Amino acid sequence: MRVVLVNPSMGAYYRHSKVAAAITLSPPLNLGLLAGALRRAGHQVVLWDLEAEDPSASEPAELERRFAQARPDMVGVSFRTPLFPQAKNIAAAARKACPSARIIAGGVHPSTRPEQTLEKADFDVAVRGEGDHSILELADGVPLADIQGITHRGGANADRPLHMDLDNLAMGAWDLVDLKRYQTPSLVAKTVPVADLEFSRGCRAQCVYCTKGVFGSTWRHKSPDRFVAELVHAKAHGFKAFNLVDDSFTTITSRAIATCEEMMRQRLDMPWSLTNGIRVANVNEEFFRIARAAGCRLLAFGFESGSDAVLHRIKKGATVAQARRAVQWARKYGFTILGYFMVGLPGETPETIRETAQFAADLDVDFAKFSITMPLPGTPLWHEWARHIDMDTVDFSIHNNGNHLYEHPDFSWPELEAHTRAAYRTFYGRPKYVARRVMRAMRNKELGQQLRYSAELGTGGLMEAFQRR
Ligand code: B12
Ligand code: SF4
Repeated sequence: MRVVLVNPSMGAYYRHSKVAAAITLSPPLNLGLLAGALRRAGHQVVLWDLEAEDPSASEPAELERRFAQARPDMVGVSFRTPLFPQAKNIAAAARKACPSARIIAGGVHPSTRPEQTLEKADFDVAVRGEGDHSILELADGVPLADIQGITHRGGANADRPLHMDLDNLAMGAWDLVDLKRYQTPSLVAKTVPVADLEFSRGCRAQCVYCTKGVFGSTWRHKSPDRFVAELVHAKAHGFKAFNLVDDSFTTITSRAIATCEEMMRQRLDMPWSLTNGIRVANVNEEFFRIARAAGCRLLAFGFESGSDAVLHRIKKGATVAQARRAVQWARKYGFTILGYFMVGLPGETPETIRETAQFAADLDVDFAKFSITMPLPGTPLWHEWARHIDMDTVDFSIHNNGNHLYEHPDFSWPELEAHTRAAYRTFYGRPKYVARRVMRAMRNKELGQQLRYSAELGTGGLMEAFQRR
């Protein structure tokens, strides 16, 4: 079967906006894996990463032209919630150009809102959860009624059990993407192109704002050998660095350490990062020592709040004291540290928001991002806060941090924005911080690059970049 897989473009929101300097563009891991699985089963696949193409590639007429030329039997589109409008346009263009092709939706949004995906867009099937097997069965022509984990025009089938043996997943089909399109360094990635890769799936924590609709709460991981084989594979295709997108790489710290040791044994010489964040409750000093020795340069922590009461209320399963200790260790081994914080969490007061901002400044991490809490479909917070959002009229394209999509129970939207700006000022406005960044840039001979970023981002741009990421 001929299959076209499409990653919609975040367009103006990220890549063609002021915040581009803080974003690392990598080929889509999800479609790379699905393409690998389809090819392993003998199907012909092309992958269009519209994110890496000129905006004209996302125009309906151009999409129709390309679909007509590719003549696929099946089209697969991957999307998160804010990309639903773009995904809708892609499905419409595919339908027009190739009426007999089966059009499939997959990814986080179709997983959490499958019925609505079919109702509002011209998809035949919404794949819920992990797609690695479902897409194969769809391509192999298994009758829809017999495929687990899909919703189709005839109804919703039973869930597909989680994929437990991650070692038998396909390797990413990286030859299907043109790595020349992924060569722009960013504030957080100096060595490019960067491969997004995964060692594990799932996370045992139960944070009330987090989407668990794809990988769930059961932590599964690859063997160190298999994971390193993937690194060798990525390196052979031209990647120079990688980023682990795992929900919780260090869930069992000894496994993370064993994987780092295997990387060292293989002498891969690929810098790597953990920008999705690791849990401060699941680390020990040994992990930081070994990860640094294995080439990890940058890591992020999901601190979220400087108030233990708020951390408890959001079921973070971590404490302020654990955060301080994790940062001490990470600093000791020379990591660049990113801190993720949230504003307007449940149970928050103006005082706890100020505590969080001061906590970020005290931790003195290298970059801090303060996001206004956003209820995402399928999360406990969505059920608590967003039940009044009218799903028929909601504009999903603004479903990103910082946009006024819902009424917060305790703060007006201007208050949330003002608190967020104040938090950024508390963190980035410290003379000590500014002086240290300039010194570091001079030492690393990056002053020119940093000035270029500053020019691109404009006044306050650094704040905005991390606000948006
Ligand atoms: C890396 C990442 C990013 C990167 C994106 C990089 C990229 N090119 O994808 C950046 C930093 C840009 C980003 C931005 C945002 N992100 Co983000 N991100 C992630 C992260 C950490 C990893 C994504 C990943 O690669 N996963 C691994 C792949 C293999 O998993 P997957 O994509 O789900 O794919 C599987 C299935 O979904 C399915 N599948 C996927 N596509 C398809 C297609 C077809 C046809 C089929 C059949 C199946 C299928 O099969 C795959 C294999 O099993 C996830 C968390 C996570 N663990 O997934 C959050 C996550 C996707 N992000 C999330 C959010 C909230 C955001 C932001 C909205 C945050 C913000 N700043 O406002 C923005 C959205 C920007 C936008 N306009 O879309 C939420 C999504 C919630 C939602 N309802 O959409 C997640 C789930 C985090 C969470 N737990 O809440 N993100
Ligand atoms: S620790 Fe991270 S991935 Fe795990 S539930 Fe909380 S937010 Fe989600």
